[in-house]
Amino acid sequence: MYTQAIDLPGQPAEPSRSGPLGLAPPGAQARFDATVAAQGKIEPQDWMPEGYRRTLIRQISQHAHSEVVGMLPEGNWVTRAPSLKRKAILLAKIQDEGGHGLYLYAAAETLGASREELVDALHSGKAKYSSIFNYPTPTWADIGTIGWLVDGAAIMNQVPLCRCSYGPYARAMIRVCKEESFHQRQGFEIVLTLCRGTPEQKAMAQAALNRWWWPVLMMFGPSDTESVHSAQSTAWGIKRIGNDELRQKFIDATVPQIELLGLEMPDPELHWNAARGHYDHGPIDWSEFKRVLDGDGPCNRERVAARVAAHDNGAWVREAALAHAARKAARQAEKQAA
Ligand code: FAQ
Repeated sequence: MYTQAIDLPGQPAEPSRSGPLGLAPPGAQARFDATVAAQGKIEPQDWMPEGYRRTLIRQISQHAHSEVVGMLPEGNWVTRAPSLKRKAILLAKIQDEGGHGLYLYAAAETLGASREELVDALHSGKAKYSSIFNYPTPTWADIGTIGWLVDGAAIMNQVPLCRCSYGPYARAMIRVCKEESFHQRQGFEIVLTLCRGTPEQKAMAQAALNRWWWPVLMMFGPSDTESVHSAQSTAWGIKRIGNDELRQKFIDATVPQIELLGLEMPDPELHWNAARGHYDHGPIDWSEFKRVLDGDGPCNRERVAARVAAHDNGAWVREAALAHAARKAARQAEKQAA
């Protein structure tokens, strides 16, 4: 998908970054601005401001890390899913998340970042990943709730990214959103089954909703007034809708689902405000968000340690793939020389 973007006819093969002394080549900034203003796509070979490139690498790589770390809380339940069918569905979902991570790392690589540096930044704790994946999954209801609410929030945030100004990111998001939509439905169906089950199962669903609600609202990022990057990212066409508006859209869409499930509201202040045409909600505890971002959430250390161990244990696979590629290239060269 990404190499196609690089091979567009009439375009230089190599990304045209900056001119001498890091200055934009003549007309490049104006072309970039016009493309963004016309809601067109910036492609990897196009000139782009250095800040735009760095912002995309930051956001896309954080997003990729989130998908990959996001496999861990659900992976915790693969061996304990309550039936063979549930296990097969969960495995497929987790594999989808791994695939999303791969598209996203590939999209970040089109901007000149190397996979190694991105992965190193995650392992050293330098790079962020979504706060939500630092929470534990003690019951099966957590798996339903992750699909229902976490994937639901992810879709709300990612559908506007399908219109992001950077072509490879926007195109990756189209497929990711289709898959997340299946994930959301499978999660909701798990929770619905629990809510229609025994009182103990319904109580388990309620407890999971109560635990995940506030962390899910934090997934959308700080309030617009505190958001460091929103203004510039919006001007560049990376962000199309602000953090607060997306959070509100998610709340408005989810409250009727909570009612349909017959669960109690996780926030006593959730009330329909007819004047605003939205649900009002209670205050979000941003000190908890900050703690999680600072590495002090319930599972931060465990998550990073699991990723580092997976990377170390997979070293032989990377070595074997490189050895195979080198042998193939040597054979190809021999054939061409003959
Ligand atoms: N967690 O100025 P803003 C998924 C950071 S995928 C951690 O508003 P921005 C699939 C932010 O990076 C979920 N950090 O930043 C799945 C910045 O720090 P920095 C991931 C957060 O970028 C489901 C600082 O706070 N989705 O769930 C968070 O304009 C189930 C200031 O914030 C994406 O990554 C947070 N929640 O807006 C997988 C979507 N929020 O970098 C498995 C793409 C903010 O300066 C199972 N990303 N921060 O050090 C975005 O849309 C944006 O990056 C936002 C943040 C909206 C997340």
